[in-house]
Amino acid sequence: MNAADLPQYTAVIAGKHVPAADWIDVLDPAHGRPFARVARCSADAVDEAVAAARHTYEHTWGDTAPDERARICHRVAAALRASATALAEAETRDTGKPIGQARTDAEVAARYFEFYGGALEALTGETLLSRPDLLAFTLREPYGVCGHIIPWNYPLQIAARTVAPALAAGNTCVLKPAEDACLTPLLLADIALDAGLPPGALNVVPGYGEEAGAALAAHPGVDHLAFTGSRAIGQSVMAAAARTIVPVTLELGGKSPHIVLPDHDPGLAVPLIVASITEHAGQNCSAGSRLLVHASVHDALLAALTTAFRALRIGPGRSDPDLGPLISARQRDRVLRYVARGARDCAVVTGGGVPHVPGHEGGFYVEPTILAGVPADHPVFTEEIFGPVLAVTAFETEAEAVRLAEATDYGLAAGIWTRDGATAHRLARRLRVGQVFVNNYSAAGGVELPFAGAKRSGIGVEKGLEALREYTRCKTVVFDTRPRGP
Ligand code: TXE
Repeated sequence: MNAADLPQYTAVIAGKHVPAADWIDVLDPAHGRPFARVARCSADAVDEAVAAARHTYEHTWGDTAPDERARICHRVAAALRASATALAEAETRDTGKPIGQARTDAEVAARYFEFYGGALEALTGETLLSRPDLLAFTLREPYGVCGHIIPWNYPLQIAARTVAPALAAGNTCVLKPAEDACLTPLLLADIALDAGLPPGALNVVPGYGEEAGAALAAHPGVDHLAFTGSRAIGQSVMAAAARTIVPVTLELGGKSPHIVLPDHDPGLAVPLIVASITEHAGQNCSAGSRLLVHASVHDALLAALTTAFRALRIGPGRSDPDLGPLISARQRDRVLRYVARGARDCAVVTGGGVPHVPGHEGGFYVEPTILAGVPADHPVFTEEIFGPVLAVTAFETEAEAVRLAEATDYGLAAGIWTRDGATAHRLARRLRVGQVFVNNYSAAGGVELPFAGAKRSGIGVEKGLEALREYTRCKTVVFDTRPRGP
């Protein structure tokens, strides 16, 4: 098929699809061939989107009563549910992930709008104790125009996670999805507008990071920035925010450990540890990518995990395998470079190569891989690989487990596996991470659970009620009540 004959996806600005001057090919990761084209937005398109968001903020959405905003959020949630099948199919085609996981993403996206539709009316200020002749209180007010730059791994979920609280709080949004996967954020905008969100409240400008992304980050008309992606780009977004002096939320990935104690329940731990590093082929910021296991149970757990890894089904996302392809050839090659470094210095217990997926030879697949005996200063132990690669290291004491867990400057999540509540509590307190799961590991988690990175994993909080506060500014109002004049 000619590039010009492929389905085309264009930017959504002020409630309309705008014609594109230039295009980016959208590849299907299952076979590596283009199946659509998406607009390559320029800085001018970003300007238009910010102006549209400003106009809608000042004339409509910023003054819409909270109960009406809540109703619209609930209508968006219902519309997303009604479109779940189409959204999941688009997500799988675009990102390569198994269709079952994409269906979960569609449901979670609906949940974000439902949750914030319910939560926004609970967003209140405080009455402050001050001088007796002063009445002082705080208001939580929207910032205005919010800029959102998101990655390709969970475009639908992360789009909803970041814009739903911003919109619920009364802001308007300009969303820049990743060039590698941006179809479902565009569909989300269409669905939300059809459900009653005013034109200009949610604008989506697909394009390259260094073009549309950099233009949005540096835009003087943006009042708040939220970024999810790599550390290096997070730093550049933060530098841009420093110039315009706007608050910035950063979610920059992780290198999250499982800590497995001798008294863990293998029946519980094994499937969840496997899922935590193979969901969406490990391209998950909360992936449980390190396994710190007590030496007394190391061999037994490794044997059980190896059996489970070898049983995993790999294939195109629409066949709903356990693992689909990675997002791109670039990401696959990056993962394989880490695996090769690991193979040089550690033991490759299983995987380590590229699987043969019949009929999908051009797809971006990587075998689920376990590396054992990984030293704590090795890059596969300290750096985010973003692929289905589990790094295993044994420990003898609880103190050593904590030292190993902390041997990276990421601090997003951790799993603790033990039947002893006191041990779990002690460890949970000592780990410098944003979330700890005990005898569970849910990367997606509930929409109501606050999600924040410690150390270099990020700044600010997403999800939960905390995110609603994150998208508001605190204003203090003081009334002087003393009688004046004649
Ligand atoms: O991310 P980028 P990449 C990590 C993960 C992965 C690595 C590289 O380890 O292997 O990052 O992924 C936009 N100004 N994570 O290179 O480049 C870009 O268009 C403004 C972890 O794909 O950070 C996209 O929309 N924006 C992560 C978004 O930034 C720019 C999820 C993320 O892309 C820009 C993804 C610029 N100069 C990757 N350059 C997580 N936290 O879950 C790019 N962008």
